[in-house]
Order: sequence, then structure tokens, then C-alpha cells
Amino acid sequence: MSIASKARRLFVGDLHGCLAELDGLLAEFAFRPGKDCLFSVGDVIGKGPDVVGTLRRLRDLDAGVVVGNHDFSLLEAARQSAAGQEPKHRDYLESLGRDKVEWVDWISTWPLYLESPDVLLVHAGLDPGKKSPARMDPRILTQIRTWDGKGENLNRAGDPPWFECVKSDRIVVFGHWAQRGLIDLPGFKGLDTGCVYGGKLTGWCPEENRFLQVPAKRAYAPIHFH
Ligand SMILES: [Mn+2]
Repeated sequence: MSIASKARRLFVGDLHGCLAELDGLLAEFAFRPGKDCLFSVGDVIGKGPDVVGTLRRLRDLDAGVVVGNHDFSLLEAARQSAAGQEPKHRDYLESLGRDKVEWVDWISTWPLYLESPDVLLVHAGLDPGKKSPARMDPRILTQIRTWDGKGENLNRAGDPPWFECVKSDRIVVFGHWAQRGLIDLPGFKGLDTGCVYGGKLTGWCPEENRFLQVPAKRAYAPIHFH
């Protein structure tokens, strides 16, 4: 068996409905459905041009997806009455179209993290104060950028990035920090390179130890780093 025939994993950064760029990345990688494995860092919904198409592609390729802060807000809104929903989150629900109940059902199955012996996948990052991701607050797993020593302010200039405060025996793959851009440290791969803002969609393959990038076809949303 040649090396080329072995299954590979492709981890992709924050999609926010950028289907054309996802398809571009899959083509660049020569992704083989049923053989290679696709994983998303979450924040699949919101902001971008084709949320339903992106969800459908991920589901059809049997992708592993962890929940991002925007996906999390969508699930919260789905549990509230229309009157109680923030307009932005109501828009998220509407963007799911006529099959929104089915899409919400699927999104609600996404875990906060996925792990294998060599990789831990999470949307934003890890709590430096805790050992096991099973014990970490969903708010931290889906929102952290910087560490204040307590987990109260998760995004403060002057505080260190969470990954400078964490020791992990596995490579942590994450997204959520478009402003920071690509993070390529031995134990940490940050894949949010702001595709929906007109940046790039980034993928990372551990088997080939390489990043792949596809430029956004255009800026789909004004820069708003949340
Ligand atoms: Mn995010």
C-alpha cells in the first residue's frame, strides 16, 4: 500500500458559511470522501454567504465538528421564544432556511471538543487552570483568547494568549482568533484566518504536516472579531 492511499485528516478553520472556499480547500487537498476525514473547528454558521450549503457539505462528508461560540448562540436562541431572541441570533436561525429544525437538531449533537491520542480539537481554547477538557466551562472552550488567571476576562490586551499558559501532551487544534491569524506552534495549530472577512480559509493535515490555504473570494462581512 502506498503512503498516498492512507487516510488523512483535514482540519479546517472557522467557516461562517464560506462554502465556495471550503470546496476550494477540499479540491486543493484532493479530499477523498469515505477515506479521508474532515474536521471543523466550529463557527460554521453566521455572517457568511451560504450557511445551509456549508452545513450540508459537512454533514454529507460525515465531518467531525465542535461547537463554536456562534453555533452555541444559535442553539441558545433555538430554545427561546422569538420575543426573547437577540435580533442577530434570530437572523442566525432564519439563515438555516426551511429545514432549520433538522439543522438545529444536528448542530445540537456537536461536542465541545473532540480528541484522539495525538490531537485535541476545540473551538477557542483550553482553561489553563484545569487538566481535563471534560471539566472545563463551555464558555471558556468556545470563547477564550487570553488568560487572566481566573477565567473571567477571556479577551484582554496585555494578558497572555491561553496557549502560552497550557501544557498539552497532544496537539491542540482550534479557531476563533481571526485577528491573531495563523498560529503554528509545535503543540498548537490556530486555523482562523478570517475567511469571512476576506482573509483566507486555512486547513491543516497532521499526516502530511502541512497547512493549506485558499483566499476568500471576497469579504462577506465587515470585520467584527467576536
Ligand atoms: Mn468563534
